[in-house]
Amino acid sequence: MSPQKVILVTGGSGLVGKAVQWVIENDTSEQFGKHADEEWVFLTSKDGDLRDAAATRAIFDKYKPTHVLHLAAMVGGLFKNMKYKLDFLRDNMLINDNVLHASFETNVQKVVSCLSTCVFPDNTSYPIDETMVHNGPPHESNFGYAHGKRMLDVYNHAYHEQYGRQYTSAIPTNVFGPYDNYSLEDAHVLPALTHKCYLAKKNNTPFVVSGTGKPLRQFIYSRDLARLFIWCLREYQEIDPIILSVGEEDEVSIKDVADAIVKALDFTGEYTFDTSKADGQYKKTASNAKLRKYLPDFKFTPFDVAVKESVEWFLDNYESLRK
Ligand code: NAP
Ligand code: GFB
Repeated sequence: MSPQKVILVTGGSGLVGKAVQWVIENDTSEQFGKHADEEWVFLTSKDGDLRDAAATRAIFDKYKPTHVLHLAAMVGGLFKNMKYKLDFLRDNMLINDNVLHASFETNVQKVVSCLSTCVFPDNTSYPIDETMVHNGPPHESNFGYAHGKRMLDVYNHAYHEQYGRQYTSAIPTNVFGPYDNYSLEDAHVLPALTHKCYLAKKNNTPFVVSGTGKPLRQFIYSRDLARLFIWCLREYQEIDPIILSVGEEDEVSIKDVADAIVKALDFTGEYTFDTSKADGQYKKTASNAKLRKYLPDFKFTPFDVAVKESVEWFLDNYESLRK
């Protein structure tokens, strides 16, 4: 059968985009694997800078997508977010405006965009749910990124209410997996600590974890998240967002993360906490009750198994990976 759907994945070279590509190419199930009527196109920034409206429109004219999975964004961990608040706000506003407007102008049938649980208000009740996105200011450490991302939900409702378009969004918690960014300064905690622990073991130096180790996070393995995004693109019909997360009971501390990495890398030295460094938001515990209503049987990869697979990928690809 020749493809009737062309699915354009922005950010196709990133952590999440590569995981979507992996699932599409490797999962043989009807639910998550590739369908015969689908053609998947994975974009990188080399295909065009999505901050540029003309470059974005040229990509849409070239591939003529019927569906868009919009993952591209300026992304980074706590310390990068603290340093570049304006860039996070502006770049993400430009990328999102261009991708949604090119989708509108070229009559894309459905767009699923990506938010993040750090967009929710800092001062909130727990667990956080999908109705709370705009209920108050986000944590100050990432207000640029958070406001840029929140506007995706505003755009989705405006395109729907004025023009009936089916643009929606999903809200993942902290993600990790193969093809992550392992920058020591700018990465998220799990890849940054993997790289730091690897260097500590190699150079026989201390493994230093930033902050107190006490903050809590829900982590989702990129390949689990990829399956959920594929489901959203095919099945999810609401304009309102859906949280893509493991359960509240699977929340772990940053110390738990460091312990899992120490175990996966078989690091036997001492490690310490540099409490002069920021902790960021204490927690952002999210409910996956809405997701569970749609997919009660979805199985998440256990955290330790996913960390082990990710660390093995890191070791196998050390020379070429982003760092
Ligand atoms: P990533 O690994 O840094 O990948 C970012 C992707 O966006 C890359 O493919 C990059 O292309 C592309 N990109 C960035 N700026 C671009 C531009 N100006 N023009 C065109 N493409 C551009 O990030 P990720 O972790 O996969 O993030 C994917 C999505 O998940 C994002 O929307 C992010 O906000 C969201 N998210 C991530 C996390 C997390 O913990 N990682 C948590 C919640 C939500 P190049 O590779 O060519 O540079
Ligand atoms: O992954 P991370 O940067 O994201 O984790 P957030 C930050 C937590 O890990 C803080 C501790 O408690 C840090 O003190 N941590 C310990 C480290 N060592 C390190 C390290 O070497 N690198 C990093 N990065 N953290 C980000 C947001 O928040 O989450 C973004 O700022 C984004 O906007 C992302 O949405 C998902 O969960 O704190």
